[in-house]
Amino acid sequence: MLLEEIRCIGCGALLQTKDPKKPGFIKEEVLEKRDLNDCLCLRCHNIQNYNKNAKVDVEANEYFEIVKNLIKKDCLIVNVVDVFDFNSTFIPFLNQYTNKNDLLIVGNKIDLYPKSIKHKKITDWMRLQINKAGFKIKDCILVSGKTGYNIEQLVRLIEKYRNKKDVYIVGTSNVGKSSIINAILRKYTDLQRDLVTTSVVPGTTLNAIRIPFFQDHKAIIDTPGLINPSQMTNMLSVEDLKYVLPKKEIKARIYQLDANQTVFIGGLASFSFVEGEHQPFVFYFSDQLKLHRTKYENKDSLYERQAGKLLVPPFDGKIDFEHTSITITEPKEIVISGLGFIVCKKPCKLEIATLKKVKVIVRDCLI
Ligand SMILES: Nc1nc2c(ncn2[C@@H]2O[C@H](COP(=O)(O)OP(=O)(O)OP(=O)(O)O)[C@@H](O)[C@H]2O)c(=O)[nH]1
Ligand SMILES: [Mg+2]
Repeated sequence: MLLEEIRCIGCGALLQTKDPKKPGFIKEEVLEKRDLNDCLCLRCHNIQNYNKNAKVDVEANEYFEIVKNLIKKDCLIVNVVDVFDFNSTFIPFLNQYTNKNDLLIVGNKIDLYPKSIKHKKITDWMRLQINKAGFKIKDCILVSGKTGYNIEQLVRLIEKYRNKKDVYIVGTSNVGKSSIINAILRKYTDLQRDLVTTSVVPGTTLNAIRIPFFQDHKAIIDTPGLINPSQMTNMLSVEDLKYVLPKKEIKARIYQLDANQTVFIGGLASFSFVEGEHQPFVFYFSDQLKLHRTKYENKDSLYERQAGKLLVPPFDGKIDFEHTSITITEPKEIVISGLGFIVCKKPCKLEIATLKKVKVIVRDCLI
């Protein structure tokens, strides 16, 4: 086999021994010792063994072209979204490229939602958004690639709809496509370790990885994540991401607020209660993100003094905040895409400030 044809089993990049800075680099002496069907590039080796994450410069268009060409083929498409960041990980335009292939939608990371929440409420809400975007789907399921929750049900759905075809796992970067594949392999094979590389940094999978899985020799294929510029994870450093991305079930943090009070969410957003009667607001964010309460009139001076110190992440530099004014007349959840959400029960006027590209959404209460 020529080296130009061997791909890293962790990320799908073509292996090369010339340039350590480019994808797929492997030292010649390592390559000589390895089984060619089970080779990891240096980057995957470092992520898998030492948890050393490095951001690679990802070419959004290049990834999109790869995925677009893959899902044109006769296949079942499994589109993974992050249930904790649905609005920036669900990609309405994908609908144009499915070439009439059957489609399943998988909401991953359900382990992050409080156990008390009814899953049907989440799937009903997801189905509504999916229908609005004009998608015709075969089914929609919630799973956790991390805990293995509902993975067997997912495989049953895949078997039901794949009609002896290959199965492409696609979606935005960092939604957990590779983690789901590892969870499937853990349940259905005797593989002792994770096969494909996963990491907290978006852009981990660099090209298609074909894993023969079904008895008819058809495969599950991992694909590189599509890059959505308005996804919070694409705007932050590796260090910041460790604070922003929740690792376990998010816990409610209740703040009893009076009008003219502001709560900073790390240094990435602020929630100001502008008008309304004294009331509780429930914050759902990664517990690594510290919340700081202040008076509305003091918020700008606090930010000037404490950005990058008390108000972190981000750890480097200040943010150019964009403000959104919201009036609530009935119970709603305010979602700051990719960061978390706040439950508001009573009528009030609010002002949310966060990074310019990040979407702020008002939705009916899921909790
Ligand atoms: N809490 C939680 N975290 C998850 C879950 N699945 C994946 N993650 C985490 O999400 C991050 C991204 O996971 P990956 O599997 O690398 O995501 P991906 O979609 O393959 O990412 P790209 O290859 O960059 O497109 C990692 O830090 C995972 O540990 C899940 O079900 N629950
Ligand atoms: Mg991946």
